[in-house]
Amino acid sequence: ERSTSSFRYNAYHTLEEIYTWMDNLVAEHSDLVSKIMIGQTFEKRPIFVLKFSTGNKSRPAIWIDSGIHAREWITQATGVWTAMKIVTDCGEEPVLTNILNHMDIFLEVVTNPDGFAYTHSTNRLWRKNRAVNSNSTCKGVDPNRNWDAGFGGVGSSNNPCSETYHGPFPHSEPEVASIANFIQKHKHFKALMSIHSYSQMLLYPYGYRKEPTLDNEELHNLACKAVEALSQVHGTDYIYGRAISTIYVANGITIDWAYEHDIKYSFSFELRDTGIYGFLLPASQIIPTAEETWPAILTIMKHAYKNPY
Ligand code: PAY
Ligand code: ZN
Repeated sequence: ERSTSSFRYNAYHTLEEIYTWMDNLVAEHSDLVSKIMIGQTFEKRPIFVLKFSTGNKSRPAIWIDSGIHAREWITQATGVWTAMKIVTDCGEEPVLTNILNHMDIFLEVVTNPDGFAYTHSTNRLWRKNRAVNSNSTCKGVDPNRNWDAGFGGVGSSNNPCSETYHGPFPHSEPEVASIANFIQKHKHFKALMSIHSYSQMLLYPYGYRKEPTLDNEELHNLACKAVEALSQVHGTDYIYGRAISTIYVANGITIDWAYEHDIKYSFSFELRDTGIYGFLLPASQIIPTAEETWPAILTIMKHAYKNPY
């Protein structure tokens, strides 16, 4: 396909299709969108981030990633739709336009390319990346247990065969190290949203410790507003709260690392559904899911813009 206008946003796509779509998006909107290669996977696939920016000097920024877990297909699909929404609404819709006049948005649609390719080729329910683990025939590290925040505690596994294997050391995985390096070099990320499925939840730190963060009240109120905006679109109910008390103890997760690296507004979404289809959410729910997630994302972005720190 040579243009984004023939892309089917209501269907699931392969990695190759999404990477082609990305190139088309960048070619069609080169004034707003660019593509940055931030790293390379174990199987040597490029890791790309889309940058949305209306200025030429670096601004405070917002990070969004989807698909860090391979099988959570609704999340990569929502990432694709969201990128299209940003280019469509920029200059048209005042809230987003205002944000983009002051901040840059970085969106990593396929955060785990090797795992994603494997869910298409071999095992639809693969979660981890495809790293070869020493002293084991089991492959893969859970990139959402590999971050340097409570790394290796209960709530992750040291068994390479486990779905939550944390890997040999923090940031051992290129999917994690490339984001961490990028964010630390950039220095001005103010919000981070990491998109997972399923459960219909909006989570904030911590996942690895039971003490609330110093910003607990603000994060709680912001999550409440975001979830309210989400439910107004199609009536979908979300629960929200600290990750540890809302879902379970999990360590080495993205949002805890982000929060501990001065990104106050760090959230993890768990998109549709609550388990009827689970990871196998029908493609007919892609657009409704993306549509309802967008005002929640916008609520968090707007708050970050209005509350500089
Ligand atoms: O795989 O059981 C599943 C789906 C739910 C988990 C997911 O999306 O991967 C929940 C998350 C996880 O275990 O990584 C929860 C953590 C706290 C997160 O960062 O969202
Ligand atoms: Zn996940």
